[in-house]
Amino acid sequence: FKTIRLILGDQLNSNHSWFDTIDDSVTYVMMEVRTETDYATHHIQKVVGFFEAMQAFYLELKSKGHQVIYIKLNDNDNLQSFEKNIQNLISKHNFTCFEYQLPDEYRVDIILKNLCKSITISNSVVDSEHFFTTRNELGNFFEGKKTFLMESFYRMLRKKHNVLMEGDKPATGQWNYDGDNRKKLPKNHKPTLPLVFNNDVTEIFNQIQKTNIKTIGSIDAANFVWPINRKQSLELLDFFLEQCLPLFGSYQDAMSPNEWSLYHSRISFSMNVKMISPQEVIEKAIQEWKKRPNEIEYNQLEGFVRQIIGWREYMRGIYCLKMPEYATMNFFNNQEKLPDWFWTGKTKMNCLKDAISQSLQYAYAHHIQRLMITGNFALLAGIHPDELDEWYLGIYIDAIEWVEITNTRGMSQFADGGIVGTKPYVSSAAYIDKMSNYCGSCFYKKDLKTGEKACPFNSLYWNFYDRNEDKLSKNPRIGMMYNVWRKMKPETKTALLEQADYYLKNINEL
Ligand code: FAD
Ligand code: DLZ
Ligand code: SF4
Repeated sequence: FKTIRLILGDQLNSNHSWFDTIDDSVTYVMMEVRTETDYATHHIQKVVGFFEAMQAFYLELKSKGHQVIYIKLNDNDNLQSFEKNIQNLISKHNFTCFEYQLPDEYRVDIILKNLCKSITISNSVVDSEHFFTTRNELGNFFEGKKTFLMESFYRMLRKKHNVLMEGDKPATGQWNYDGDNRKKLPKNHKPTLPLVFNNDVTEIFNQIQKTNIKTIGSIDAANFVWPINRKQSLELLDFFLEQCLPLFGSYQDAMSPNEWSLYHSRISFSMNVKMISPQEVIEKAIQEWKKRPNEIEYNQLEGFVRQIIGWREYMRGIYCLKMPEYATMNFFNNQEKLPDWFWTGKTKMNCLKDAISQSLQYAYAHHIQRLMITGNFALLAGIHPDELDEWYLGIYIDAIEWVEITNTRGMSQFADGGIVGTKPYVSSAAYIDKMSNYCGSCFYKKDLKTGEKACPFNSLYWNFYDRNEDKLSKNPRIGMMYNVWRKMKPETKTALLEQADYYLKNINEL
């Protein structure tokens, strides 16, 4: 009896029950393969981050006494896909059983199911032991319902896992403190400097450079900022709990030029590759709040817990329920191409320049930059959701399809017609100015709607509502916008639409 067990690049969970015992009849295999480096144009830091974390995990397993095969990208016998390498290993080493953990990504799920059909040895699949919920839990919870409200799923999970509960009531009596969590950074407020690591990743970087893998973004390979093992992931989490949690909720939606991290945790990469688990993150956050009740207000804690046991589990559940149809949804029938400057950051629009440049520099932007700057602009400009998925799936170090596509196509682009969100997240310059310090130093003027210096968000906003009236005017959360639009003077409306038209035709020049 000889078993081969596959560990994917986002299954670096050292607490998985697979590793409870050392078993000489079991060989683990991990592999760097071109199918994975090439299904999107990834940020260089993302490819490096995955390979570094995979190699660290490999060494950890080896040092504990497990048998592990690690196939490097440029190894001669690397056949460059999961299925080909597995088939090759099975015949080479006479394995009699193939086992794997449930993959998070639909594409990989299909590949591995097909692999199981094509091999003659026995096979089985186990849970990845990471999420609070099973694949079908959301589908079962909302069965027969027309809408999928995150808040009700979140409350159910709080109760089920006894998180911030007093009996069957929410601690403090209130479920959700979102209303307290929307502040701009005060003038002269200097946010805590982010903890960055100085990992030397030159060896892996050089290996990647030797190939023709296409990547985007930049990297300082002698000082790689992201955590690449469980120890560093826990350090980053501790830093967040100590320094950032007290202000997390308050400034969760704030944006400021050259402040790339603010009070965000930046643990999404560590969690998505499973170096740390959502359970331990939440438990540690609650412990910290209990330790420092005078410094950490409850609303900050609840805001953080909701992102993880709420949004993160919810998005995964939606993905499991709605794929593969989800990947083709395009409610507004948007068809435009992404402007060239999404790949360079070279635009006069200050907010977009900052969000895109920092994404290219760090492979990271925080939620409200993704949603209300890049996502907002793309939706107003009618960009095809496929173009956006390609961009978001490549550029962020935490981008794995289950959480990328549900956020992009769903929350940000409303391409699912309202499964994830109840209305599209769009805004004019007023909202961006309210939440950021971008507008003051921008080439465009936030208060102008027409003319050479008019902020593009202003006319594109009305153009968006105008061109999608048939799809949106009956939405009770939006109807009021149409009343405003209808009451505008005809010449004002024409001027706004002409301005938007001009910007859309010259989108690469913005
Ligand atoms: P924090 O702000 O510190 O939040 C803590 C944790 O909560 C995050 O690490 C994350 O695990 C979870 N979380 C917060 N918001 C969400 C959300 N909307 N959905 C799921 N989990 C959430 N997140 C990814 O992990 N991968 C992606 O590819 C991704 N793509 C996105 C694309 C778009 C267009 C948008 C609008 C959001 C996307 N998000 C994605 C969600 C969110 O922006 C990131 O999880 C967050 O910015 C990661 O940074 P952080 O760890 O500092 O988060
Ligand atoms: C993102 C990524 C990259 C860039 N490279 C690899 C790889 O070489 N080997 C691997 O096992 N996984 C990699 N990953 C993650 C996978 O593409 C994929 O997203 C997840 O395993 C599916 O859940
Ligand atoms: Fe962005 Fe418009 Fe403000 Fe410039 S004026 S920063 S483009 S919202």
